[in-house]
Amino acid sequence: MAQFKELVFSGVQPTGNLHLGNYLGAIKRFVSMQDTHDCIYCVVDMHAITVWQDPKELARQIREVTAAFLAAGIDPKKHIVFNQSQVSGHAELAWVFNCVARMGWASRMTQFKEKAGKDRENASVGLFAYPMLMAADILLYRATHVPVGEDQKQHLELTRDVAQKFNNDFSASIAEHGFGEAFFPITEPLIHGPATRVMSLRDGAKKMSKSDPSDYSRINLTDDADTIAQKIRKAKTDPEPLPSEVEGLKARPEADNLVAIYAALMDVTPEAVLAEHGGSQFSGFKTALVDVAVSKLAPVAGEMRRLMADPAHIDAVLVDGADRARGIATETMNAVKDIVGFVRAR
Ligand code: AQP
Repeated sequence: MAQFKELVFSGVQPTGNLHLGNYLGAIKRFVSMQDTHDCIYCVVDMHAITVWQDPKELARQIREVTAAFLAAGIDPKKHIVFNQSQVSGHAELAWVFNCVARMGWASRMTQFKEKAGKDRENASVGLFAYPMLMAADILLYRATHVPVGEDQKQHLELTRDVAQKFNNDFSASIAEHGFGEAFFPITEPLIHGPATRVMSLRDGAKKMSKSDPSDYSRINLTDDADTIAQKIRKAKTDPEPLPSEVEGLKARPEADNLVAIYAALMDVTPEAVLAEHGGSQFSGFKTALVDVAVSKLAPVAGEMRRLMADPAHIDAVLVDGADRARGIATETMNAVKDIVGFVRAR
């Protein structure tokens, strides 16, 4: 397989209620990849409109996700931060991939099934085509590594399938245009760490989610210290004390979730958390968790509020990032057009 320069790409939808799951499963990990890789982090606003978004709210939410990226520590000068709709290559490449991917592949996507629910006839065509747009987001930059939460695993498998099929279908043309054996890399998903699937604080069997009607199910990145404390104190648990070994968390999803959150916030393993807190009652452990959560999240929330007070600055960051992203995207799209056989100006 051809060698590709290592590049990290990932995105977050501006669909409101950014929560601890988005932070631990994605944004915090984006930050940690900056020292070792070139990174492109995208606010995927075109994905957001696959379900209805109020236009005024959408603009605010795009800025809020950008503020979260910056407040968490992403450096938009060293890396690229932008919103998807400013780079038309995402939509163009998605169309090519709509023609490469098969109906059967898209029909198997569990996220579509869950989000469309029973009223599938009424779901947008965009919701069905979502995974091909996601493949385009990643492959437009020929990204090799994608840090995401567990829920995106199936979409990343489809991205790999799309890349593989494009490379196979067009292999002769790819070689003819001087790109060797493969034009797109087979992207590696990075789904690591203790918090790849943060669960609802009300139900250890449900993913923490932006759209859960109960605000007590999640910790929002904009929550203040009192709200964080209240939500953790009210989090569902069971009557047993914490076990001393991770084995003991197996049939206890709520306990498992709180230990994973503590571990991810502190950058330690669940084993290390249990070595310290094994045998504790939840009341004591929750007090320790409140301290950790507030000390780690309050500065992010504060910085987000400061950044949100200056939307012109956020917009300038996004325009600058989009300009740089467009440079890479245009090169990829010119090559894709040549490979597919489209005629273009030279
Ligand atoms: N609960 C979670 N635990 C760990 N990671 C999570 N992610 C989302 N939820 C969790 C990761 O966050 C990144 C951005 O997600 P997104 O905004 O693109 O999409 P999402 O998965 O739709 O977010 P929600 O909160 O789950 O929204 P709804 O309520 O609409 O279903 C991704 O890397 C994702 O894996």
